[in-house]
Amino acid sequence: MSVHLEQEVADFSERRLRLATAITDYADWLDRQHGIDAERTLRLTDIAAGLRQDRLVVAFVAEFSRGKTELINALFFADHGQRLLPSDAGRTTMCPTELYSEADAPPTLALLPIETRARGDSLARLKHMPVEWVRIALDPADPRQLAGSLKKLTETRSMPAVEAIELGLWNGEDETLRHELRADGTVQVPAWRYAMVNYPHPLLQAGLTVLDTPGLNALGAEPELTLSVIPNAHAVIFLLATDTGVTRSDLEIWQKHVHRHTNYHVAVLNKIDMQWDDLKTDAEVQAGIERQAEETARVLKLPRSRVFTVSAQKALAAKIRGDEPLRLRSGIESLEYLLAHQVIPSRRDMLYHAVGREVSALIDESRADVAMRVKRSSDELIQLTQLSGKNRDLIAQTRTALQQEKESYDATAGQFRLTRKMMQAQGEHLLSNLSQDALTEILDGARAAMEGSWTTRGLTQSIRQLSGDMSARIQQASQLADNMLGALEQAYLRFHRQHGLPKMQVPRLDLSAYRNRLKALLDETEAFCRDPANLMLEKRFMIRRFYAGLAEEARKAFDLARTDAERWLRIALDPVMTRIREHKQYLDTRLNNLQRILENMGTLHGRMAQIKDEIGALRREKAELERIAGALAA
Ligand SMILES: Nc1nc2c(ncn2[C@@H]2O[C@H](COP(=O)(O)OP(=O)(O)O)[C@@H](O)[C@H]2O)c(=O)[nH]1
Ligand SMILES: [Mg+2]
Repeated sequence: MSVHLEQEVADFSERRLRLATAITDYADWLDRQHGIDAERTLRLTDIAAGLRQDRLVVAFVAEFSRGKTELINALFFADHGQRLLPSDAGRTTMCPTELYSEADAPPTLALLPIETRARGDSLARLKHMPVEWVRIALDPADPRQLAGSLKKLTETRSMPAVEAIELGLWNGEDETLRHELRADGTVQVPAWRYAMVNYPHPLLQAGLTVLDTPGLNALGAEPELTLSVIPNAHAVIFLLATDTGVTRSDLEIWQKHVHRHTNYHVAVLNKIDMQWDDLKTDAEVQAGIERQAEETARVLKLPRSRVFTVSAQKALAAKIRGDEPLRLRSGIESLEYLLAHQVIPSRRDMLYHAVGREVSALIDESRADVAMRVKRSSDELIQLTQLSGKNRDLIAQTRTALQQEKESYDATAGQFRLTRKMMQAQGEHLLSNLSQDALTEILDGARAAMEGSWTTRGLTQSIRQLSGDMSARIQQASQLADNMLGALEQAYLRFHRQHGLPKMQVPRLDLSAYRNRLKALLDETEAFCRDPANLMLEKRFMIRRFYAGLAEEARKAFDLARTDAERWLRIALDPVMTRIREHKQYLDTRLNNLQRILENMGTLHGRMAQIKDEIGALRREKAELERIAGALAA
């Protein structure tokens, strides 16, 4: 394994954890401020937990036998001294395989039987149903046992052709597949639908997740892979082989699943060793490979710099044997360099950018908060200094002025109570648009539209309805939130202008991402239905599965929209309520203090000393806040 890669992943992981610690410190800091902002403390705890659990997902996508598994072995697992995942001739992995590391669970290979495809449950759901999975303990100290257990990934079983057709694993009408039918009416199908490998490899422990997929031909592909897993991967490595070039099915996978649907992708032209030829000069061989790389770039419509030429097999062998010239010749280094210096940094920047923006906005508010509290205390101190040695009348005057201010403030706060009542009612209305009940109703409606019509037409209609219903509700919720925001801003401005409270900024509730997601799902559905390969009626099981995948994705989008709206409602109202209450308390305390001073002029100096202590404590909090802000920016 290259030093770059291991180092970069380890650094990334370390910085990620440091950032999480700084955020947790900030949450503690906020908690100390009179327990103000419980909502924000929670949100920060969530962000920190998200950072600690964040995974960098790299997916390998291609037709069968292009060498994905071999490349994964070469990139990540060569230090085992042998092939970890089965990728030797004639023994390729048959199911999508997720490699990750979870410290809390023992190293395990978990396999989901292929029969589960007959059910309507999505993969995401099945992942939460442990009974459905076959588990095999892995022993990291024993490479033989390990490789032996992982051989299970290549298992196939025979299945009656009728069943295989229903599960979308075989198509009798496809001439190229017909020879697979045996005399007894069975065909060979993959034994497993999905595999999860929890393995304590340093790169995986540092937060890398590798996804190995078998061919993504229309038949047999898992909808969730194409609808969410692959598009959400941080990098997709698409493989081709020099001996086959860009075939029609390669191109189809590229266009349908990689090119437009993933953020970061590169193409790898594998098996360059097949072009190595002792009868040609190195320069000739090199020129031949270069020509093929250029041609590949042209066909895939990619810049040439995004096409890598490697020999996964030679890279693996070279690393195992410590053959440096062969390793260099295999071209693997440029791919490692890409992962280490582009994929990982771009993920890191994205993550930090998102987190940084949200947290630094909160820190700015905290700064303003501390500044205001320092100002209040020093105002009071100045006033008391001025009163010291003066007569009672002056103090009484000051108290009267303060009393008036408090009355005016109480009036504003009273008005605000009405605003708040109205907001609460509107908030409930807003949430009812996005409630679980609303969701169930929409999903039931869409499902009813599908019943008895498990055809591509039924599917399009149903998804159109589902996406339309959800979008309408999300739109309605956004509209209500905008109205509320307008009213709130007015109210906050009054507190700011008339009573000197800090300006309170409430962000807009932006749900457009979820509407876009629904639109994208609809586009996917329409593309799926237009695809001639999916037009046949006997594909109803495939449609059923595709539908389950879509419904699951739509449900996720809707749930997230609801969570965002709930959080927005709390952020819009709660912190402000706390500040309004706090200001009232502050006025009360000041009035009481003046009253006490009026009753006994001797307490004035005691109060002044107390305020000085308060200011000192605030300064220390401010310094701690700046330390945290510094750690976040580092
Ligand atoms: N000559 C050669 N064969 C390779 C190379 N990479 C993989 N293979 C072979 O190609 C076949 C398929 O590889 P595998 O990794 O299982 O492909 P996958 O289906 O894409 O995962 C296996 O027999 C590998 O040994 C390579 O760089 N050169
Ligand atoms: Mg494979």
